[in-house]
Amino acid sequence: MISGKAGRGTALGAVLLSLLTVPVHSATAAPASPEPSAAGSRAAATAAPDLEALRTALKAALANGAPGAMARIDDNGTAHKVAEGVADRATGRAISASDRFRVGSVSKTFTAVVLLQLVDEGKLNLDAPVNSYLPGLIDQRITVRHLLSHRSGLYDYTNDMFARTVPGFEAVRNRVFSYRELLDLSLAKPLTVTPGTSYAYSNTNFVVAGMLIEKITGRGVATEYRERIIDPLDLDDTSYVHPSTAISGRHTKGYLTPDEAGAPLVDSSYQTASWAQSAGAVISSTRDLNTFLSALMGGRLTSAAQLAQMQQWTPVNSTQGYGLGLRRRDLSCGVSVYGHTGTVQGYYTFAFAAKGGGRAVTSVANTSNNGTVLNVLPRTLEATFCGAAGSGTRTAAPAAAPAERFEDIAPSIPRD
Ligand code: REX
Repeated sequence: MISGKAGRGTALGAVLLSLLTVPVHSATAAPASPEPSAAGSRAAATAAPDLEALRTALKAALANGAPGAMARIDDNGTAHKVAEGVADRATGRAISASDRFRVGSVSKTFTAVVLLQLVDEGKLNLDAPVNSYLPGLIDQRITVRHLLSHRSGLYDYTNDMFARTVPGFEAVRNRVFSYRELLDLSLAKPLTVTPGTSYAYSNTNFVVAGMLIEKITGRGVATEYRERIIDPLDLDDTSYVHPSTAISGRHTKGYLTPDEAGAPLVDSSYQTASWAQSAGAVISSTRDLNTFLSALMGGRLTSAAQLAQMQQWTPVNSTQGYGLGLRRRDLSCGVSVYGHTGTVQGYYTFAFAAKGGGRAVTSVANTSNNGTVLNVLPRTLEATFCGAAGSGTRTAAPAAAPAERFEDIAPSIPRD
């Protein structure tokens, strides 16, 4: 369980509360597209992790342009660390699986956990219109649940911001945005889907989620992440330092791949990440993300009722679903895993845990805007959770990766 440090009892209290109370939101509040029935009977991860296949996958990331790649598996108390290549091209320092990095959208899971704890505390209703907390902010049909499941239809302002990769990045690298400014970029465009109808990935949803956290708690997301997640779980490598551009402690640098073939990588390590904030500005390590996801899937961060809400799946494609700030991926061996992916300039992250949280993996490549590297990283999940039975984990050929190029990073924009 979470260590009961003074003043940090909120999450623990939520869990205890859940043992005493019935769920606040019944199954009738589920979205139109619940989890496919087959998902309930999928196998648990029992095969031992295939560390050789894990290393092969990281080497494939290097072969396709990443300066470095690393992964850490935490398997019921045993840690396995694998790293290939360099953290810093200037000094040649080897990358280590203990290096910190920018986690991108894995931050969305942090944001969702804060909001689900607020539901547990009776301060937030998932099915209430966002406007009932922030009057007049957005289309009145959009609920909190729509935001957290990417079904609001709010346009993703990063589509335009990063249409040209390096110029887009340099234009915002040192900028400090308010949430309101980011939201206004989105509101200049019409909704992309009718609220509630279907999955339409948008960073804007988690900007509004950050606004909700501020409004309901009266404090910034940095404080809420720290008091509800970082301190209780002793995530010593994890921070939210917006708008500082720094990454404290030993960290891997991040290298952004330009759109122009053959152009040199751009060191994109230091930026405000203000364009992302509560949608993507957390800094962490492989160990801490594994601890976080294990705690989440082990039921130690929210009540059982809210963890179940996080796992009401909206279909993404035939092998993926999106819950509330949580992704589900169905692997080739019949195991489903839960976590998030992240893309922030110079860093690709995959962080997933099995049901119950006993086994988790975080894999990172220190480049981005490289679809081949992105498509290699799912093999680290196969290696971790399917073991030697995993498909596509033993060859270095990126063509073996599933046909899911770029997943849903601003899908309307060509990304290489
Ligand atoms: C912005 C573009 C990517 C990055 C983005 N990142 O929306 C969020 C995130 C925070 O992590 N999303 C992932 C840039 C997909 C998730 O939710 O799983 N690309 C890059 C471009 C393309 O600039 N022109 O690749 O670094």
